[in-house]
Parts: sequence; C-alpha cells; structure tokens
Amino acid sequence: MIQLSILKIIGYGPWTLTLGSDREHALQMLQATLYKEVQKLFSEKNCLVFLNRADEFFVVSNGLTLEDHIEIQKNLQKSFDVRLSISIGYADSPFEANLKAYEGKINEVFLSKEHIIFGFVDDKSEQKVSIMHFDVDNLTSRRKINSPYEITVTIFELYAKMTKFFLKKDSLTFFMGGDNFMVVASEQAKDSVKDFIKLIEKEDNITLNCGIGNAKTSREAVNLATKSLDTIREIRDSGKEKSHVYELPC
Ligand SMILES: Nc1nc2c(ncn2[C@@H]2O[C@H](COP(=O)(O)OP(=O)(O)OP(=O)(O)O)[C@@H](O)[C@H]2O)c(=O)[nH]1
Ligand SMILES: [Mg+2]
Repeated sequence: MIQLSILKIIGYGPWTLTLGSDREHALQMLQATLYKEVQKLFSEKNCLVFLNRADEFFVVSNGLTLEDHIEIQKNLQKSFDVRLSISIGYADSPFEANLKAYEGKINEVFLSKEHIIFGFVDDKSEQKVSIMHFDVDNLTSRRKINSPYEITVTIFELYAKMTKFFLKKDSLTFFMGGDNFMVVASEQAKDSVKDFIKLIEKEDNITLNCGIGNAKTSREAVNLATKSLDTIREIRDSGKEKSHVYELPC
C-alpha cells in the first residue's frame, strides 16, 4: 500500500489578487518558503515531498497518522498567512492513491474539519514505497554543444514523455531539478523501466540511468534509489560492464 497526502493552498487565486499586480516576486518567495517548510516538516517524519506546479505538494506519507498531519498543519498555520488543505489517500498503486485523496476532497470526507484534512489514512496494511531515480547519463557533454535554454527544452520534453509513459503504469513522475526525475512507482512501472530507457535511447538519443529503492518510508526509499544511481555511476566509472538500472531492496 502506498499513502499519499496532497497539500494545496486554500483560496490562493483570489488571495493573490489582493496583492495587486506587482505581486509575482512576492508569490515566488512565498512558494519557495512554503516548500522549504513543508519539506522540512515532512522529512523530519521520514517522508519526502514532491513539488507539483509550485503551489501544490505531493507527499508520499506512508506511516504517517492523522495526528502527524495535524501536528504539521499546526506548525504551518503558525508560520504562514495562507492555509493549506491536506487530502490523504491510499491504494495499491500511486495513481490510485492520488484518486482516493481526490475523492476524499471532492466528497468532503473530513478526517479533521478544524485542521482541513480530508480523505483516508491507512493504519492497517503493510507499508511499501518504491522510488525510481532517473538521471541523464553525462548531461555535461551536451552542454558543450547546446545552450542552457536548449538543454531545458530537451529535459522538459523528456519529462513529458516520462509522465505519460509511467501514468499508464499507475505511477507518478516528478521533476527534481537539473537532469533528475523521480517516479513514485508501481510494480508494473519497475518492470517496464528497461523498455522506457530503450525507447528514449532510440527516439531521443538520450541515455538514462535509473536507481530503484524500496522501503517502508519514502525518505528511505529515496535514499536507496539515489544510492542505487550512485552505484551505477561507480560501476561505469570503474570501466566495468555498464548497466543502466540498479535496484536496492528494503
Ligand atoms: N535533485 C537532484 N539533482 C541532482 C542530483 N545530483 C545532481 N543533480 C543535478 O543534476 C545536474 C547534472 O549533474 P550530473 O547528473 O551529476 O551530471 P552528468 O554530467 O549528467 O553526470 P552523470 O549523471 O554522472 O552521467 C547537476 O547540475 C544538479 O543540478 C541529485 O541527487 N538530486
Ligand atoms: Mg546526469
């Protein structure tokens, strides 16, 4: 089972209008500060937060109780003018967990009205998170032939392909910065990773490496996924036979 918590700023659109038109710099600072605080609060509880379109956050929140979420809400309320809603869902796959959280929100299934928390918390099933950390092999060499903006276009096209491919496997892909992507993965997504790497190699002439981590919490699964990716680099740099996928179990 995977548990997802989706945090969204409440009434953000109308509130931004109250700032007047000279507001973009202030909104960017607010979003960056909010992200920093949300990442800090959840990582202290062994979770990782994925930034979604800058004003929404997806947290893989396996193991977190309603009380943990209430504690985080209280902390956020102390620090920010804006308030956030939290929608929680759990399911066998990451995409279904997202649907469950969404269902809780639109049907107003309150877990805590006072703290604006909707949805369903999993306190029974066995918790398991799989994270795939993708990275472009040797992006540095492309910088010699492509300008910074051209590289950005290449990376965003890759991001679009990756989101579509892994959504079909009920998995969620996030851009982490630089040439890094993380997929909150189903079993099916893990099984198809070699096919995806081959497809991108063929269509775009880009080589990807993918480290996979499995654990009970998302922070630990991400730690193992990144460790797997670093292992691929070590094997490559030692001149041994290359492999583009490496997986660490729980
Ligand atoms: N989010 C995230 N970004 C990283 C990480 N490691 C590197 N980066 C970013 O990725 C960019 C590219 O770095 P690398 O991927 O190490 O460079 P490379 O030339 O592609 O080298 P290899 O990936 O080893 O083939 C860096 O400038 C950073 O912005 C990481 O673990 N997480
Ligand atoms: Mg790279």
